Amino acid sequence: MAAIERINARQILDSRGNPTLEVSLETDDGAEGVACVPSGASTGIYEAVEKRDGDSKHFNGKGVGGAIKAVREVIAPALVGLDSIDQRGIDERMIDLDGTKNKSKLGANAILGVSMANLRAAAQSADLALFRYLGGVNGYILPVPCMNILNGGVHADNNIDIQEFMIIPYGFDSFHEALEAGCETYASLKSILKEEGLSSSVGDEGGFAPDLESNAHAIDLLLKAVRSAGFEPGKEIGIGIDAASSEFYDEESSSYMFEGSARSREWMMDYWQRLVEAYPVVSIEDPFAQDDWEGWSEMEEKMGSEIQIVGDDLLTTNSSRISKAISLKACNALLVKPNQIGTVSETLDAMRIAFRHGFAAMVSHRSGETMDIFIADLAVAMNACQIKAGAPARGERVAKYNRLLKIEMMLGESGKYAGKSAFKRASKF
Ligand code: 2PG
Ligand code: MG
Repeated sequence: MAAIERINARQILDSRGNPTLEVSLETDDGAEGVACVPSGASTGIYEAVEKRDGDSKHFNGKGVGGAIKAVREVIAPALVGLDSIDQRGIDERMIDLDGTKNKSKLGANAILGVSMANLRAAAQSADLALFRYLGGVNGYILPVPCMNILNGGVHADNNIDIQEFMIIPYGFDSFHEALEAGCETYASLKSILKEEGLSSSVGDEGGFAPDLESNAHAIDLLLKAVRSAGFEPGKEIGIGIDAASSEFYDEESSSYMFEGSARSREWMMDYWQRLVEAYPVVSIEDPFAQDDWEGWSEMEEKMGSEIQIVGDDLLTTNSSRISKAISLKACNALLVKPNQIGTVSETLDAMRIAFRHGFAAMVSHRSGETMDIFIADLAVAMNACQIKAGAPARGERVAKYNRLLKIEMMLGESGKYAGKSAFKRASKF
């Protein structure tokens, strides 16, 4: 038993200079867990609610004073005295205290901060690294790092509609070799952009954000970078996309505003098919908008046996939306973002349901990040096999990859790199 003694929260900044929470939770055996909460830009409408003050005098209304107050005045008094090892009981207590379906009363940011801090404190009481505490003896697979090295959409100020172009170095024997290949490809992309007179300034996730003649041109550049770094596209490094298409979907005309024109669902479907035929694309996230279930189901039927189709805004790490996607056969992989649902327990529930139905899982950062490395431990503990944490640049992105390097070292010979087995199309190259 390690009883919760004290919980506190304070306002810190995320990687975009917006306020977020840092929560600390102390137990009576001297353990202390500290956690920081990330924040998205392309947020799905079904995500749990991030509580912001809305008072325009401070941080354009983005302050988190209300969420901090919720931690100090509502959550802390209710949790003090509880045993921190009972993660689920603690999470359920917070869900009850909030009482809403989307955590809009106390704020998912307040609740998640406490939930993560509690897990950390409990791991410390047990004198175990977080991934070992959470995964036990079965958390041993190092995930493939899906590195977003070219940014578009709402994460950048360029003319590219697709939000993320990722390199996926699965064809290596270890996590550190894969990461190295990713870094070398990132560096060669920078040189290529310079040679071609394109901008090498970066977007929110550390990827380059040049203006380009088309979305497909971004993939051409990535492949050129892979080759010039000495790697084989498809065989060693695949391509992943996050279209984040809810951001360019126009409700009124029911069309996708893509490359300057209004496109129908059929047009977009055809576009994705052509892209997969032309390039070693192994994973596409959010190819259709968060309520375009028909588009998703059609895509899964046509392309699901060949590539990974990942639900982010569609699923929002929410068990009931995942169940709906399973019954409608709408996709085949879950993007895992703890702050979309708001507690550690519900994040684990989402992963369990997904795995039980043969889904793959990619654990994900948010575009607004902190130095918190929680998702790295989560990915290994749950054998997710995939993680996306942005480009191998910018401290808040690299922190996650660095944590995985450390976990790889801690696991030693027992650790296994997920590699090609993580992506169904990878073995075809
Ligand atoms: C996404 C994420 C992370 P955001 O769409 O997958 O890359 O972006 O945090 O802005 O929702
Ligand atoms: Mg996404």
